[in-house]
Amino acid sequence: MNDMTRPDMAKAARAILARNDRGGYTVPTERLYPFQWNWDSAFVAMGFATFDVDRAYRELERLAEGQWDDGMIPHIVFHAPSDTYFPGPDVWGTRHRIPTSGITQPPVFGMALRHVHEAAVAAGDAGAAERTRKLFRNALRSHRWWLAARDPEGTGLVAILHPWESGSDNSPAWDEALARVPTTTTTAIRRKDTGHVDPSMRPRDVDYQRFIHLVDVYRDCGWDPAKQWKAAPFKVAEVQMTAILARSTRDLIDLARRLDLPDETTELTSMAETLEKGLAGRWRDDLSRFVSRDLVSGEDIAAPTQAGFIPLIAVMLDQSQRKAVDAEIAHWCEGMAVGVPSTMPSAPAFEPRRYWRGPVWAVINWLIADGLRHNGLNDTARRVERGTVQAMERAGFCEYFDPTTGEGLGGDTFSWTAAAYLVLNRRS
Ligand code: 9WN
Repeated sequence: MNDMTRPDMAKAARAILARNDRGGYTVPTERLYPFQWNWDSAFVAMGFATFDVDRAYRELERLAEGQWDDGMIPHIVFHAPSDTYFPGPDVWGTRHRIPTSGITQPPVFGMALRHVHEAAVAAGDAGAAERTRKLFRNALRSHRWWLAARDPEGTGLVAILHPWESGSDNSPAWDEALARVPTTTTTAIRRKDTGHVDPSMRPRDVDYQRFIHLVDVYRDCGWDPAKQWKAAPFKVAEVQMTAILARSTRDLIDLARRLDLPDETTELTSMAETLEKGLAGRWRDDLSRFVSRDLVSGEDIAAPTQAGFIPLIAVMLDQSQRKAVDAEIAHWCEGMAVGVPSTMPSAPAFEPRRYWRGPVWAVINWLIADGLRHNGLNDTARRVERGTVQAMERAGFCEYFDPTTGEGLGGDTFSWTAAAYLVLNRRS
């Protein structure tokens, strides 16, 4: 890869999106993830928007086909069968007209919709307003679901009921909360991931037992949000999720104004204010970052993970917080071949090659850079963006990168990494 020029790389990135296209939706990578994933597709839509606005809308429209009547947009939409992934539709046992999983993922959808809309307007696309208006409805319904189902007490923080919802599946942030979840399952576990990728890079078997225990519990609740909220053995009011929801809400407000929807603007503004207030209360001076709360134990989750920096996309820090967060990110990146690691390297839980326990993810860096810019930390934002682009130029469009060596790991020819290249390459 390293002798490729930037235009060559951009061409290769577009070729990956074309190769992973399954008819209007994009799989994250073939075999390892053979369906449509929620937040992957939102990032992918933004990648498509750099060269094909129609296809960018299509990605979101196909994701919206999986939306449930109660508003939830599931984390996986099983448009077409495949036997290379576990757990498939039979394990989830949901009742949507297109088979889907029963949990959700970070709502990047709203951010993506604004991005795609702006690209369409810039390209002079006459159908943009109509397509945006429809997808805006999907996004609004999903944000209402988030607040009703995942913050029923109105705290301003939304909760995840499964680590897979966070998108950061085996993050050290879940270690304590997940340890309480029994390892017994009524579903037979037939992992496929470790047949595609070195097991030392993936979550452990015991993690999968707990992941599937949670699926069993929620399936037994008939996927009813109120029943799940009561029965959940794992419940974390999460700052990364809340920040993405808050940022997306602000992006929807922007669209609501452009589409001349005053009632929706008012509703979304009150939503955004609630979430931003909730987030602001999760800042910890002693840690120079934000922390989630374990709603089962009532304790803060102090594990040092990337999630603590994501609220920058939604919250305006004061001067001393900005300085502190800037120094903290620099500290995490010290001595690394590529930053920002998903776990602080000096933490005992840090594993540079295992999934969400240390590796660098291009889309996470994209969010961190956006948050830094939102807070006026432009030099650090640029450094993060440039480092991410260079990591891809050296190692290719891998699922993630070892921060200590820059080596590309996990699945290769990864859609959201290619999308991140197309967007970040223009900025760095
Ligand atoms: C479970 C598709 C997804 C990403 C997640 C990432 C991983 C799935 C898995 O792959 O999760 O959803 O089976 O490991 O953790 O962020 O959306 O790329």
